[in-house]
Amino acid sequence: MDLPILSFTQYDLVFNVLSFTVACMFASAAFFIAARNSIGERYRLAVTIAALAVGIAGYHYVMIFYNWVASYDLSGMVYVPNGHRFNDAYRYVDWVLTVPLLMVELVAVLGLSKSESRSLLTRLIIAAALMTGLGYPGEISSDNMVRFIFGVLGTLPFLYIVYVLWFEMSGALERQSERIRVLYRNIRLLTLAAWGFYPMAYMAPLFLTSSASGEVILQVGYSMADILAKCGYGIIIFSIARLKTEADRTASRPRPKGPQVPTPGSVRPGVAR
Ligand SMILES: *C/C=C(C)/C=C/C=C(C)/C=C/C1=C(C)CCCC1(C)C
Repeated sequence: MDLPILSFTQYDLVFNVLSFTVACMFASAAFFIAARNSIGERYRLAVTIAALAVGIAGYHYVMIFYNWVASYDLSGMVYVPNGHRFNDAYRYVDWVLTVPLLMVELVAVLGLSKSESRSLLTRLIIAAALMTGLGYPGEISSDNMVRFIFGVLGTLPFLYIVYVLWFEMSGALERQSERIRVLYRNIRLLTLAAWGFYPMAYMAPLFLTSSASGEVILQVGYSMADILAKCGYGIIIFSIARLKTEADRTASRPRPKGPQVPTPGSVRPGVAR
C-alpha cells in the first residue's frame, strides 16, 4: 500500500505505538529469560520459546520503527511520504517465524503425548503458514479488490486454527487440573480476541474513505494485537508452566505430617544422607 500524507498527530501516534511495542517485546523477553529458572525442566521449553518469540518480534519492531521514521519527512504541519519504501514484509516475516513458535509454546506447556503434539502442531503450523502467505499479496497491493480476495482466502486457514484451538484441544484438557483449565480457557479467549484483531486491521483500509486513518488503524491495530498475542500470551504460558511445576513438586514431596518414614524406593543405596 502507498503511504498517505499524515497529520502530526497521526504520524506521532504510530511512532509512539511502535516505540512502545519495541519496549514491551524486549521487556517480556528479559522477563521470560529471568523467570525460566523457576520452571521445572518439563515445561521450561515453553517459556524459552516464549522468550524467543518476543525477542524475534522485538527485532522486527526495531526495523519497522526505523522504516517508519525513514519513510516520512516533516513538511510544514504535515508528514509527507518521501518515497522511501515502507516494507510490510517485516511484519509478515515476523509472523511466519513467531506464529508457529506460539503454537509450539502452547503444545509444549500442555505436556501432551508425542504423537498428539506432532499431529496438532503439524496441522496448526501448516494452517498458520497458509494464512500468512495468503494475506501477504493482499497486504502489499494497492488494489482494494485484491486486498479483499486474499483477505477472505487467508481467513479460511485462520478459521481452521480457531476450530482446532477451540474444539480439538478440549480432549487434552480433561486431563488437566481445574486451575490449569481456567488458565487455558483464558489463553484461548485471549488468542481469539487478539488474533481477531489482525484480519480487522487488515480490512480497515477497505472500509475507510481516508487512507490516512486506514494506515494508522492498520499499524496501531497490528501492534496492539502483537503485544496481546505475544507478551500477554507468554505470561499466561508462564503461569501455566509455574502451576504445573508446583503441582509436580507437591506430588513428589514426602507428606508433611507424621514421622518421616522413608518409603521403599526413596532410599537409594550408596547415597549419604
Ligand atoms: C505474533 C503474530 C501473530 C499472532 C499474528 C497473527 C496474524 C493473523 C491472525 C493474521 C490474520 C490474517 C487473516 C485472518 C486474513 C488475511 C490477512 C491476515 C494475514 C492479516
